[in-house]
Amino acid sequence: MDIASDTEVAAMRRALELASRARGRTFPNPLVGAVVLSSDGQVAGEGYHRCCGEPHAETEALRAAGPAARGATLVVTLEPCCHHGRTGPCTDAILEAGITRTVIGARDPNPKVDGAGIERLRSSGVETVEGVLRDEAEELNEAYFHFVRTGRSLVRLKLAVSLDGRVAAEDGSSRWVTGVAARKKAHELRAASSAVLVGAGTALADDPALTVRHGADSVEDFIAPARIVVTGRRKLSVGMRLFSGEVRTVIVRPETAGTPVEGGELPPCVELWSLPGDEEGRVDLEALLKRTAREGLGEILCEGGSGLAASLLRERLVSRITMYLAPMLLGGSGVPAIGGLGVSNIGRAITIHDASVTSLEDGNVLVEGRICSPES
Ligand code: AOF
Ligand code: ZN
Repeated sequence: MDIASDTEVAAMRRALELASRARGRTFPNPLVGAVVLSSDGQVAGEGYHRCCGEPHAETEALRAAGPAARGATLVVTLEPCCHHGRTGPCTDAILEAGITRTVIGARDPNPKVDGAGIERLRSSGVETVEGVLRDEAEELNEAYFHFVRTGRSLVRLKLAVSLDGRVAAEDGSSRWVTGVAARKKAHELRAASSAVLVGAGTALADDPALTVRHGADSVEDFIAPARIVVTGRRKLSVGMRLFSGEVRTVIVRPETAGTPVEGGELPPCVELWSLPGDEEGRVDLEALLKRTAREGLGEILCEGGSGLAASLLRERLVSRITMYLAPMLLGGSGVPAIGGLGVSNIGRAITIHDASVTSLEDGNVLVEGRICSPES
């Protein structure tokens, strides 16, 4: 049978839910969940990949099922691996356990797998169906897929703006452009990210703490997102709120720049990364996103300011955009949310795909969508 039964689709939903429990802990490895179904459709075992370096979801589910795996179906959100990595190939474990059918969500884009896992199962006589709840399975692993294709962390740009696209009034005052519901949602976005990123200008102007005040309780074993501030020639000050609290905090500066802070010693939880920069003292953002990926930070939420947002957009390093629109006008003298993008002609506009629009209860409007980069 080359389509999945209703029971198998339900098991795939369960496997996706199991996989998502490890959100934030597996990168640069994927989130994976698996369910073993006995021939009468009962769940014989379940498992998920808990943390990078821990056993794969398939082996966890097979272990839980024990002898009941013989003649059973394995439902798994990602194509099983067929290579020797930190663990042996899952395809071997599946064959040894006596599984006779596999139902797979997404194909694994890892070049060591990429269809070869499915091929190995099929050529060994295991009936295999792929693409079951594929969209959900791919969305779950968006950061992993992005990393495999580009070697970089995935960036979501979040901005809160007036209807005419301004983040602050002429005098720089910017607190509470958006309402309570929008601010709460923005904290939930932080809670779901591995790091929050801002430019030095925003850090100096707004003195944000960049901590999570809402949404942490909905995430199992919540890990606070790291705080990353990118500086050029501007100096930060030790007393900024960004440097208080026990959260991993990173200052990124170009190799050529001098000491990035003044006013005393930084607390020990603050790291300093020196990265290649250009003659104007701007950090190479692609190098930054490769470094964050190596450091296990899969999803980065950029909260401005306009210079950093524009640089990321110009270099096609943003995959997702979230904009909160507040029902107010700040006029041409207000501070624009995004600096110059070099869009000299409408044909060169950066377009948003699959945009969704939600009205929030505080009168703000949330617009979210994808930005396609040339590689994707
Ligand atoms: C996981 N967990 O449940 C599955 C993975 O670093 P390794 O040796 O653990 O291998 C990582 C690769 O294994 C990963 O990139 C993906 O291709 C495959 N599947 N990985 O970490 C899992 N099923
Ligand atoms: Zn595996």
